[in-house]
Amino acid sequence: MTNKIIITCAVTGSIHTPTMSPHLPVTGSQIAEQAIGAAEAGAAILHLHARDPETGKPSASSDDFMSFLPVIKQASDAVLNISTGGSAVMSLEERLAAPIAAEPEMCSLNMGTMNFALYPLASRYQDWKHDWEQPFLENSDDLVFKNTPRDIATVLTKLGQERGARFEFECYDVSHLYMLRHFADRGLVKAPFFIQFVFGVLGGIGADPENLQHMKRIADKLFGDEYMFSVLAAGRQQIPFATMAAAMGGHVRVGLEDSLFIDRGKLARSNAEQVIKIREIVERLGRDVAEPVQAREMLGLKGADRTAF
Ligand code: KMH
Ligand code: ZN
Repeated sequence: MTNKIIITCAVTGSIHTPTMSPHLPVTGSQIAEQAIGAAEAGAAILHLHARDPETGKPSASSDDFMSFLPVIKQASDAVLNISTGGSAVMSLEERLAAPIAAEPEMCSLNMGTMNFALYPLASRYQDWKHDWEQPFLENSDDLVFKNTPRDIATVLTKLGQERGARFEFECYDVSHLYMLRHFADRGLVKAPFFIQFVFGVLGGIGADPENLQHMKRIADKLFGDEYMFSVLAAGRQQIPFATMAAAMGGHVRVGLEDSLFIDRGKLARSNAEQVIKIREIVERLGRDVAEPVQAREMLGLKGADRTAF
């Protein structure tokens, strides 16, 4: 068990919509400002999605990504991790356009096809800021988040083998761990593996502590000492699950992508606020927060000077 703990901050994502919080960053400058603030607060990795600056809708446009990537890089040495999940409503080609253009050090990689049901969120709001939000959420009752073995192989080849990216393997269920093992056995990806256990997405494994124990037990069996785990839980289990992960020797992910709140019923005013909260908890548990240089070493990253932005 390493004492260094990597804090990832997922800054905006594609789950929440502008109506839900005035603090959700949507423009390039808002995303950059909040990402830089999160890094200053202690996040070694920034997990990044883009949004349309006018409407806040999840965007796959390379221009929208390029409106913040160089700005963050100038101001911070945090690892910039670009999502290849994008939004579940996008095709794989759309999802890969920006990461292929940007050649980041790190990308997310979703390890299985699944339901990604956001529609329960829709009933909590009435006055929508933008026309796209309500149908986007409600239509997720018939949405398939497609990540077939062919899709996974494409991401591993185009981003990993051809462009030198390493991965945040997003595992929403125990089955996804076996899929990762399969690709390791095929030789498409090499250790050390940075596995993000994802809890609380409707369609994936639920946020029950027994499930965290079980994910870890199976990952230990499949990957031995060749992996590190990090934990994210969507919604109000975000900080409790990150705390459990820190106590179990894992790493943590926070950010407005996964939860808009800082306390029960209280919106977080920024991503940095969540980073500060989990930082204090993990330090009180006796863990040291990893600097970006240490995270790069732990994850075997190619270096910020070898990206295309
Ligand atoms: N929002 C998380 C539950 C991705 O970007 O590749 C999943 C996620 C997926 O971060
Ligand atoms: Zn994401």
